[in-house]
Amino acid sequence: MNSGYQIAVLPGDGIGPEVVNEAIKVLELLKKLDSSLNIEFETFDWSSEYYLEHGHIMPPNGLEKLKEYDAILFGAIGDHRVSDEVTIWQLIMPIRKQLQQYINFRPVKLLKGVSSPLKNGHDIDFVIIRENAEGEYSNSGGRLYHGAEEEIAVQNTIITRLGTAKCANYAFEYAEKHGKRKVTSATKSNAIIHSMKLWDEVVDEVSGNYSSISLESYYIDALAAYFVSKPAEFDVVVASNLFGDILSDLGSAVVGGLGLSPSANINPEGDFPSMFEPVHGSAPDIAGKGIANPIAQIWSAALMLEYLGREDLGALIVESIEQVLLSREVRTPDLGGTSTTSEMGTAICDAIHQKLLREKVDKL
Ligand code: GGG
Repeated sequence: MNSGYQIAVLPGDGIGPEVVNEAIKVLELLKKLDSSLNIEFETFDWSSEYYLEHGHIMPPNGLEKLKEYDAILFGAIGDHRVSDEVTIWQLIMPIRKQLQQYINFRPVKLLKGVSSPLKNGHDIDFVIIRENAEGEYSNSGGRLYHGAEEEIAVQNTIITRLGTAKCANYAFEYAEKHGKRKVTSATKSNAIIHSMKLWDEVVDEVSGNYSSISLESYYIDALAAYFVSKPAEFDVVVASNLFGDILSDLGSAVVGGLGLSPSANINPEGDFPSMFEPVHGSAPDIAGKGIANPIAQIWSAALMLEYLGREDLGALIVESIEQVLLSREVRTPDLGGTSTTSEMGTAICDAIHQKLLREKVDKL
């Protein structure tokens, strides 16, 4: 079926290495059980610890190195000993921006076996498509007169016609391909009258190319409220970088928490590798305790397999996660249980094993 995929693995900081171990455990099992999955991993120890030792968080040729791979599996980054200007602006942002991963894809789906904290939280199944390379997360700006009464900080938002059009196109294409009926755009053009007006105009123009899909546009404040009051009504939400980031944490919360939220940073053209990582960060409060929920990371690995053309294996992983959650025997503390990270990973592996065995028996 496939020719061989080379995967760069960046476990990062805190719980990153713990949850990445479980995702690799699942991928290694699939490789063993399915001879057509030819996948190899190379791990890079680029992290805050690496920075403290070497003075840089990745080697000067790090981005060039990553370009040699078919995909990147990323854990989490963030450490109180190292500034965000290093962990975010010298690792995550350069990867996302230089490898043109301009789409951040975040499913918001209530898995079987999980209860939403919302009274009306059933049938939640939508995706957030977040612009990932420009917008509010730009390093354009600066500060003047440090510490003085007259101190000034300027942070520029960069919204471009091309960047917005590519993001909106991706959202409508996704909707069309997956039989969805509407795209919801997050805006704030009543108050942010230059950049968000351009966003609105371009999203509206793009929507004209997709007659079977409707466009609705909400101010971000109202949309945040609707995520709580009518979460089942969304199909595809398209948002700028900051708005998409905030909405996806809210989305995570309504489907059971950050331990259950995967993401993909996608370069749709395939000119550069895409990167798959949980929405959550390094969670230093629980790092080293072996209790982090690995589901978001394992689901991110499933998104990676789908992206690489193995939708069958991606679906198998998600079904197996749901089977474990439905059985309620293995649950990490974030889901009200006492199981460890490794026990959760093993339970998902066992479920995959059983499913594949059953498939083989059914074929006899
Ligand atoms: N997997 C996403 C990630 O690591 N993001 C970086 C981040 O948000 N770091 C801050 C933190 O670890 O709390």
